[in-house]
Amino acid sequence: MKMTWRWYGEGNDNITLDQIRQIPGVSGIVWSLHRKTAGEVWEEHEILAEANRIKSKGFSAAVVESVNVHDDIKIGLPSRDRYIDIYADTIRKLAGVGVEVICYNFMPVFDWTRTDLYYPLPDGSNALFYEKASIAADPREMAEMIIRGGGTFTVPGWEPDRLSRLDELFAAYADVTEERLFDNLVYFLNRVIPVCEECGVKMAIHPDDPAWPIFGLPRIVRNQDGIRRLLQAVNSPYHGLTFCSGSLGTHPGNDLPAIVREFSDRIHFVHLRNVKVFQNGDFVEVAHKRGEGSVNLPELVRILHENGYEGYARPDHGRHLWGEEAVCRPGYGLYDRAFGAMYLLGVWDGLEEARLAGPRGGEVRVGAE
Ligand SMILES: [Mn+2]
Repeated sequence: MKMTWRWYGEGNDNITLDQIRQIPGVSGIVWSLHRKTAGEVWEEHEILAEANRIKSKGFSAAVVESVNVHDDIKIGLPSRDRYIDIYADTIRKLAGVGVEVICYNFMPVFDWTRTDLYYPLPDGSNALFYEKASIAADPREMAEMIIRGGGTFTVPGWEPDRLSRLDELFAAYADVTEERLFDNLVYFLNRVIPVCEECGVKMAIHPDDPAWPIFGLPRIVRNQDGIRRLLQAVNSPYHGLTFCSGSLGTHPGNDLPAIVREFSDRIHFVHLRNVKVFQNGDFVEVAHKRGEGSVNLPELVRILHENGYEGYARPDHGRHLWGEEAVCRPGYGLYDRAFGAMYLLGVWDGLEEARLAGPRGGEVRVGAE
C-alpha cells in the first residue's frame, strides 16, 4: 500500500509540498489541474509543469484525481463523442508523465454532498456533516452553502459556474434514469478503456457520496451489486474502482469488508476515512481510529494486506483541528489527515511485522473482531 496525499496545487491549497514532505511515509501526491472545467483540454506543458513540481520535491505523481467527466457524456448527448476524444487525449498525455491511475466519478450534477461543512464534534473540532432531514428541497440552497463554505477556495464539483447553470443542468438530466446513466457510463468506458490498455493507465471510478440518489438524480456506484455489474460490463483490468470507505460507508447496508474482498483485484486506489452513521441516516466524518465511527478501518486495511494490495491509498477527508478551518479547504486540513496517514501506515506496518514474524506472529491480528 503506497500512501499518498491529495494536494490542490500551488496557490490553490493552504498546505505546501514542503509540509507534506514531513509526514512520514507519504510518498505520492494525488493531483489534478484543478482550474480546468470538465471537458477542457489539458495542455501537455501544463501537465508537465505540475508533475515536475511534485516530483521535484521527491514525490511520485502517479495518481490524478480527478479528470472530470463532462455532463454531456453522463447525459448521453451527441456532443459526448467530442468530449470523450478530449478525455482520451488527456489520458495519453498523463501517461506520458508517468500517471498510472485516474480517479474519477460519474455523479450527475453534484459531487459529494453535505449539509454542514463545519459541524462541531464533542472534542471541539469540526467536520463535514450530512443531515438527511435538512437536505434542501431546492438544490440551489445547498450549492450556495457549499460554495460559501469553501471560502476563498473553489470546492471541486461545486464551481460557481455550475450554480448559474443549475436549472439548465437539471432539465438536461430529466430523462436520465439509472439505466440510461449506466449505459452512458459503459459507452464512455468502451471508448476510453482501450486507450488506457494501450498506454498503461488504470481508471478507478469513485463511488457516489453519499451512497444514495439525491434531488431525484440517479446514482449507480453505491453498493456491491452496482459495482459488480459495472466491473463486469467492461471487463478489463484497466477499468477498476476507487474503494472509498467513507462514501460506501454512509449506507449501513454496505458490507465494506465484503466489497474489498470481492473486488480486490480491481481496486486501483483506496480512500480511507471513517464516518459515524446515526440511526436516522445522518452521518458525520470522524477520526480514522477504530471506535471513533462506524467504519473499522484496521479491518479493511487487513483485508487489503491479505490480498497483497500494492496500489495507492490516501487518508480521505479529515476533521478540522486547532482552528485550521479558517484557512483550509473543507475536509482537507493538514492535521487530521496527517494523523490518518500515520494511523493507517501503523496498522500496515503491524501487519507486515506479523507476516515477517511467521506463523507465531500470526497471533497478532490487527483489526480482527
Ligand atoms: Mn473518497
